[in-house]
Amino acid sequence: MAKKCVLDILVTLLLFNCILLAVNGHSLPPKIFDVVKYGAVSDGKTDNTKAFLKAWDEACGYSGRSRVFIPNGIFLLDSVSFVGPCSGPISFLVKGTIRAPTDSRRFFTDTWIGFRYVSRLTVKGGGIFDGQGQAAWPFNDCKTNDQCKPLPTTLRFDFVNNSRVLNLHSINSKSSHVNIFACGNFNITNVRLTAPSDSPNTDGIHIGSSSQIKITHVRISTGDDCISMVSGSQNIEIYDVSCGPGHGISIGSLGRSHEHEYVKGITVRNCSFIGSDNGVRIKTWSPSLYSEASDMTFQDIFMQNPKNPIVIDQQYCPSSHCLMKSESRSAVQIKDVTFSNIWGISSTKVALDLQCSGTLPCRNVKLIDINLSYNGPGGQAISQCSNVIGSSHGKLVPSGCL
Ligand SMILES: *[C@@H]1O[C@H](CO)[C@@H](O)[C@H](O)[C@H]1NC(C)=O
Ligand SMILES: *[C@@H]1O[C@H](CO)[C@@H](O)[C@H](O)[C@H]1NC(C)=O
Ligand SMILES: *[C@@H]1O[C@H](CO)[C@@H](O)[C@H](O)[C@H]1NC(C)=O
Ligand SMILES: CC(=O)N[C@H]1CO[C@H](CO)[C@@H](O)[C@@H]1O
Repeated sequence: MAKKCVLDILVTLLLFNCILLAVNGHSLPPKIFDVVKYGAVSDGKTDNTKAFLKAWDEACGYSGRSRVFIPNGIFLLDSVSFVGPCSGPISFLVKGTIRAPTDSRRFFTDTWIGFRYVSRLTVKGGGIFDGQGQAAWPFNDCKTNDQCKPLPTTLRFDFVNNSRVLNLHSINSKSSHVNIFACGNFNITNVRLTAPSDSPNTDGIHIGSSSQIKITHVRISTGDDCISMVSGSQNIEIYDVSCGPGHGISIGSLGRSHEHEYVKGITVRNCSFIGSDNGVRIKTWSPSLYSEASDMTFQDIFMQNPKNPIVIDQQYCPSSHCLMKSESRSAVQIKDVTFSNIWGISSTKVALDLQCSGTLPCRNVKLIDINLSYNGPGGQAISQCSNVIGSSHGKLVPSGCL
């Protein structure tokens, strides 16, 4: 009798624990904060900033799992930042289209939609972020004006950890589509980023001061770099990304600021470049201060007609203020770089172009199984290298570099 009683108590305790687990854990559905309930109107004309912020604030303050819900329809949204920290995991679920303003008085800010100081954030839902860039691109004068005013980045993540972005489409961003700064453990997957090839500074994903960033299954067609990684980018994995049109996947430019800059632990794998300007590129300013880019692997990459499939450019200096381009004086050390299993067609004769620094040559550069051809006038594809220390393995076409 006593034994059964003890057993009963144990079973009851166990059940009670299970209920507690369910309450605290992930098995309960999230609490929904529908922007329409907070006054948002999906007519494409009403500014919904206040309603979105109200929904965010309440969701963010909720201690369990919360979901800001944007249903089908077109929601006009002005420049806004969603700020944490939040009390629990939070998702931002977009079913419909969020549309940016076209009023030029609203353009000159660096963020359209920002998420800041948040952990355990998920942005998803299959919806669209429409940056309405067509209205803003004519105002971009950065090619001729060093002090050009910023145009808004569509999605900006600052100090966001343990978070992910998935199943979304960003179109016609005014400036970059996605900017990642000071983030950690952040995954972007199944995302499409689209803007015309001649849209100015519409980078796909720009990363700085962040680590453990994973970008997978992403299609990027845009007017600037598909992905760019600048100082402080560390442990970045890029897998199954297609780029084109666009300026390629770039590391740098490094060495312009007055601090020691570094980039390390970059893997770019199973990617294709289709009609892009560049394929994979590392660029550093010249002249520059001491900085370092190391431990980078570019592997299993298909090139379909990029102009410059494989590039290291240590004389990067697009503006007219630069010194003569004769010899690179870049003090950025590039080392431990592997280019492996890269094949396809280059749309210019120089398929492999490694121009390292005259003061700090590139070290431990490995070329493995490269097969790039050129079908235009002037003969076969060639490679061009200077100040590169490294080795080659497997079959190399064009050969002759290392
Ligand atoms: C993100 O991680 C960094 C470093 O691990 C930490 O300093 C920061 O407080 C975290 N931010 C949030 C919003 O959790
Ligand atoms: C990102 O992906 C990696 C590997 O798939 C996984 O271990 C990690 O938990 C993911 N992070 C987030 C925040 O989803
Ligand atoms: C390089 O690719 C071409 C097709 O683009 C192919 O015909 C050739 O056999 C390949 N060469 C090597 C060494 O793999
Ligand atoms: C972007 C890219 O080239 N992705 C390829 C990754 O590998 C799989 C399997 O080989 C291909 O189907 C993808 O096209």
